[in-house]
Amino acid sequence: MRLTRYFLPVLKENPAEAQIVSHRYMLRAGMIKQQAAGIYSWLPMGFRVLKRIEQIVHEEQIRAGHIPMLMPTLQPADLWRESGRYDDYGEEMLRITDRHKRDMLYGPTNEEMITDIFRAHVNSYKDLPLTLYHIQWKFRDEIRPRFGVMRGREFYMKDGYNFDLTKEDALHAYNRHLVSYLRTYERMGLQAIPMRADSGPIGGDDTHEFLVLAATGESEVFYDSEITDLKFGNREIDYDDHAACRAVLEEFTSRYARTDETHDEAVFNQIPEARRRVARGIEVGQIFYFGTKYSEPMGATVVNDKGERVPVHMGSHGIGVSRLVGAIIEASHDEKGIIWPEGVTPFHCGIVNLKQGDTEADAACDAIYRSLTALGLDPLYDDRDERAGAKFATMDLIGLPWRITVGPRGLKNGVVELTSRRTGESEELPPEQAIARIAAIYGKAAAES
Ligand code: P5A
Repeated sequence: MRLTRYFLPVLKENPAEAQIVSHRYMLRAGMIKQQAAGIYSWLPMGFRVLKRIEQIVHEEQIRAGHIPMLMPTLQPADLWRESGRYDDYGEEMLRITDRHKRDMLYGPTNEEMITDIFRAHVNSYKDLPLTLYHIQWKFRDEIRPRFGVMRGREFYMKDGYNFDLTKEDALHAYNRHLVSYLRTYERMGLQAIPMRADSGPIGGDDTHEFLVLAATGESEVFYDSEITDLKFGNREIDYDDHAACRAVLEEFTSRYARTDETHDEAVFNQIPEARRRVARGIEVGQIFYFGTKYSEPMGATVVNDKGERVPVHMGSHGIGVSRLVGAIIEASHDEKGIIWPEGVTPFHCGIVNLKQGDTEADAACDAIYRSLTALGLDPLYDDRDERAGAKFATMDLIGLPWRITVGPRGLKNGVVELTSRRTGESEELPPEQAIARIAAIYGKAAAES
């Protein structure tokens, strides 16, 4: 993409309404625009990041054997009357009446609707296990929407639902989700720690929240510092292997890590003092096992191998896709702007032309742009007629992990400059080598020779 043809409404000033760094940078980098309290348009730059996060979530869900689908945002109230949650959910539910005076709502979550789909089409234990998920907009009329996309009213969530014959199978689905979530967050450059939490309006006794440690996080958390040494890494896991998934759950949940809702000071104090941590975190996901809470009242049953009709065991599992955009920025930025991890960056690399209009510099930038594009990469070429300082400031603010700087002086010596946004380190090298380096970073070609 050439910047002169793009839509990147960068703000020079710090927006007064933004209290935390991610909100400030998302507004300044032209990623979002507020349309009403807690409701945002995703401008092209923000939309790109949202889609990259969504793509990683899809890939990891599919890898775990979960099946994508799509349910609507609007739901009939009657489904929620069946589960008993229509009255319980309270003011956070946005209730709507259609022209026929039917009660509708903008879905805050989809346990009822998926249970309705299941009961309409599944009859036998032979069709289990089954996990369906979608990534769809949700609405919760939060009393205090704040921090930009972190606590929105309209927000984008991946929500998955497992259906199993037995509690044991449903707990395997829970463990499988935990493993897939660890992989998902690590691919986004995040450490998200599973912590024992409270189940709130979703229900059930087994639940973990995934928290990214950040001073601006809304949740207070208590944990054993040893937990931060754990990495999932690129281990291969067989998602059908119950013991292997359980082992990962045990590894990642055996140390003390709880949100304030479940914190137990007496148990916490048994950890050696030097390892006790009290901090804040951003909740980027939550998994639940709630047994037959929805299947029983809504009649979601299957016939088991003895011919008996039994309610299925269920759980639900959420990832805050739009919140993650903010969470990643909270975890990865400096005083100049965002620093995108390679896994989610909106463009793979920036190209800065120091002397727009100079025949050689223009030609070199065009050639680099074409080569990167031919490799399947998305560069952002700053081809504006602007001072170098302004171009660098924009690149630093929008946070692309790599920048290739091209100027007449370097070209005379046959080199361009390759700069890492994270370390600030620059290296002069011939354009082909800079391209090969970027390609290798993104796994697009054989490593540089
Ligand atoms: C699990 C999936 C559920 O709703 N039902 C379906 C279960 N869980 S949850 O914890 O309430 O939400 C899942 C994740 O969504 C994000 N989230 C939000 N993001 C932005 N703004 C909000 N107002 C908001 N509320 C929830 C969180 O990341 C949460 O973990």
